[in-house]
Amino acid sequence: MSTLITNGKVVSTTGVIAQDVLIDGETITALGAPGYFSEEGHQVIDATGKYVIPGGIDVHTHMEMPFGGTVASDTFETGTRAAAWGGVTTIVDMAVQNTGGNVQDQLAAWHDKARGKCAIDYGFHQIIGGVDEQSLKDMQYLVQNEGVTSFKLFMAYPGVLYSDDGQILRAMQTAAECGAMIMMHAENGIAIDVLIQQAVARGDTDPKFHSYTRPSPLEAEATHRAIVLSHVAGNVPLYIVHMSAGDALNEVAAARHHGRNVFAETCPQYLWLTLEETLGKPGFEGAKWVCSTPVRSKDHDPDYIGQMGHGHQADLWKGLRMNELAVVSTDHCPFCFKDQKEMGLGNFAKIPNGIGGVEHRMELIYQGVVAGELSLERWVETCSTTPARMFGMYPKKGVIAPGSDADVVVWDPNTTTTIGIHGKHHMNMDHSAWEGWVIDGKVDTVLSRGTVLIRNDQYLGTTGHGQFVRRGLSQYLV
Ligand code: DUC
Ligand code: ZN
Ligand code: ZN
Repeated sequence: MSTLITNGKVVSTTGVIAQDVLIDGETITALGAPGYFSEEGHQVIDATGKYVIPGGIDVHTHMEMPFGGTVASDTFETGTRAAAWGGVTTIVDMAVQNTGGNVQDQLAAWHDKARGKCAIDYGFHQIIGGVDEQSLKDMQYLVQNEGVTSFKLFMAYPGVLYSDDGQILRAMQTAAECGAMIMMHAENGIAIDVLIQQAVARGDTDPKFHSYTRPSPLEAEATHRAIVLSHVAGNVPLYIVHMSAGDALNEVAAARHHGRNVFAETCPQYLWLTLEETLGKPGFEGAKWVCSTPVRSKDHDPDYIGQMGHGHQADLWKGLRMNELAVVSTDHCPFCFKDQKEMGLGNFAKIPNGIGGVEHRMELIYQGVVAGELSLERWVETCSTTPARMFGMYPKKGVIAPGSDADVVVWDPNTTTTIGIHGKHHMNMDHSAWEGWVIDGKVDTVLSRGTVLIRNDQYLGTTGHGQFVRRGLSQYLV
């Protein structure tokens, strides 16, 4: 089967050009001026008035993740189908090794969850929840044999996934030896746990205290510490996940200023949502937005002066423009309100942490283009091309070029949709963190390796189409 996408404007990191795209089977074979290729014999997708972009890549998801006494509500089947609806053609999910668990067995378990279930292609990072002699050996094995080349560590969640500084240093040294990337959940979990205990003892148990007990200096301090440890460990590449705070961003910017391989991602919830409008809602409704790092106050914490003095969101948008933030992911970790978020009724510390968003990232970051915060090119760069390069998938993924996988999204900028559970919402959740948001633009068509998944508001994909992507080392290093 060959496909020709005609009359669209192809967006890449370097420009927006009117070009037709020819696809043979699973691969892009050629780009040409509009009308250059004959339409005969091809399935033709007319993209007049629309953008043609490389499929979105979300490098931070948690499908079916056991967390906080429950399990994230999207399976690989439901979550990757929702991702396809949102113009995402590859996810990199977090396989989990719990403290005391065997890394290779737990990676195998993650393969078992995903194999034959996914609508789109998928890779894995490996969470190392227990740094010991065996897991350090396993890290090397995964890089050399399994196509898993990045490892997430936690400075938060003591007693669950937490690593102390010595463990972090050892894992970083191992990663430096084998060329792997360390991804860091950078929050000072020991201090946060004290603040949580004090808040609960005072009777401050509403959802908003989740954010108040995780103040931004504790994200900035952990970010700084991770950067120092990565330096001492031989300049291992370091990628800070789900950055939410201007003061943490300052630490990354300073390291990058010194030419270090230090990177960061943020997520739509930190760019668009505020504590006041979400966790601060009356009653228990704010539980919908409990995630870590937390959604923060509109203004900086009172004792902190930000980069521009305009609050965390302005800092994060600026960081995205300046490439201090290289990637936007979602940290998709959905929980239903009923029975799951409700576990924290009367005690915010028991609310499972996570927001579902894999379906909405492309459209939410496009709103930054509409608002003049980002260019079209930067939208594609932060949501597709850099994720592919950062995590060793380029140029198979992340670019519309001859030889690349035909993962392509046709984006219609001339229409408006409203996010909500009634209608445009396919994640396995009984609520939406983005309920009622009016979105300019819309996914029109989605192809994954040449197969049409979304067209005319219909899902045409199949369970099991998605293949495991064996990743190489990062291609983004200075
Ligand atoms: N943060 C979340 O919000 N959920 C899962 C894990 C994490 O670090
Ligand atoms: Zn995390
Ligand atoms: Zn996460």
